[in-house]
Amino acid sequence: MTTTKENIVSVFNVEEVRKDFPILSKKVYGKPLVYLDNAATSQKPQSVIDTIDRYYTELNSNIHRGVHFLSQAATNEYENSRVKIKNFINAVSHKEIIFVRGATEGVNLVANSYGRKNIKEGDEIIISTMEHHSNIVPWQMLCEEKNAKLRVIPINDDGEIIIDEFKKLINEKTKFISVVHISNSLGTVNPVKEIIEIAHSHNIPILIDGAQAIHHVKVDVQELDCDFYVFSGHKIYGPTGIGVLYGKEKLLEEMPPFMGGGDMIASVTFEKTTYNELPYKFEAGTPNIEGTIGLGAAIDYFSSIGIDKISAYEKELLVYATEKLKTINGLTIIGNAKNKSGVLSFVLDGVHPHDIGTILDYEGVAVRTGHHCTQPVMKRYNIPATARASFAFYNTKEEIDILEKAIYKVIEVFK
Ligand code: C6P
Repeated sequence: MTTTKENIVSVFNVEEVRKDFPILSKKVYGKPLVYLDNAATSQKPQSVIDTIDRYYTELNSNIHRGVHFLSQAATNEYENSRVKIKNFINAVSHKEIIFVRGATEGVNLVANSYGRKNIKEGDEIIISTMEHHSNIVPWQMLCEEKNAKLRVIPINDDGEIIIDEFKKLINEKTKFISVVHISNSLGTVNPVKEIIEIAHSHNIPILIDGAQAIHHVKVDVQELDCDFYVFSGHKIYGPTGIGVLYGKEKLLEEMPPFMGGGDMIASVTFEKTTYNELPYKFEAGTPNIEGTIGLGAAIDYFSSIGIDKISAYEKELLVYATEKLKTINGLTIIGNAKNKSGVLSFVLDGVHPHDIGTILDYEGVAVRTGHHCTQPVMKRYNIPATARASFAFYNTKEEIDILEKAIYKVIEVFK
């Protein structure tokens, strides 16, 4: 039988999937945990937990340094993870996969290495209004240092990038563009392929912040043709403290190291140091070995379910939740892009989002409240904060019903 888009969702067995995540059977305040804070960090399947446990019980040692058995075994697993990630995002070479602490460090690496080398006084860097602070501040710091200018693409009321305004911002001074793939506070899926094509038609390199995309949509860096792509392991069901910077080999080759130390060198004398080849040039010091191996296990787990099924099911959840919440009097959804994924941000008349979060919490429902590290988005909508429910493929429609009920409880309390 061929699998069509229509029957993908019906073959996705969420109850089976939930059994893979031990924390999901936890109770909070005596109520079943309804975990809807997946955009902040996702829960981990048993296979990832077991992999980290096995690393420490059977493999623990430093990598790339020892001739002994354990060091070689750990090195093999660490490098295997790199190959898994290369295949997962369809990079050309394992040399293009740099392990970093997370999306934040990935952006900082590019800003400090590529940026400091190439951005000069008077140059311009373009980002968008809906960027996470980690895709604003590193560029702002670079602009301050270089006397360059940060230009910002506006968004419309639905929370979509205004492509015509983006085109107008580009000029001969534009030297870099950095844009988020999926917004963490609005859920907007940006047309990154189109944005990348526009950037390249002006010969401008572009970074895509994929922190909220890598676990929701298919990412093929060759198809996208982005120059850099960053994501964090902990959002794709892997451990915290590990992430990936993808960069085109040619660009990475030309970039100076970000940090100096062990493993990133070819040779050191007091007169001169030469650097290691890619990707090690950018991986100074003992890395997060268990995190890297755990991320490899997360990619295996994620791939065994399949991005098509995951995307289709999550879309169904988002539509279901949107339809429900739309009917609640006094509730406004922030972010109504035509193409959305994973995130439902909202405000309630007369109730501060933090109070929403607190009351939902007592009902066992975990959401995030605040500015979600996107203060310019809050300013754009003239609100202090939102409550944000964010979905993973282990969430259910029943959990969304519980969310809805809990929101009615908030309204009751504040009546
Ligand atoms: N957003 C959220 O609750 P790190 O912290 O490096 O793993 O990821 C940073 C980051 C970068 N870009 C986007 C679009 C993000 O959403 C995040 C992390 C979390 O929305 C924590 S603030």
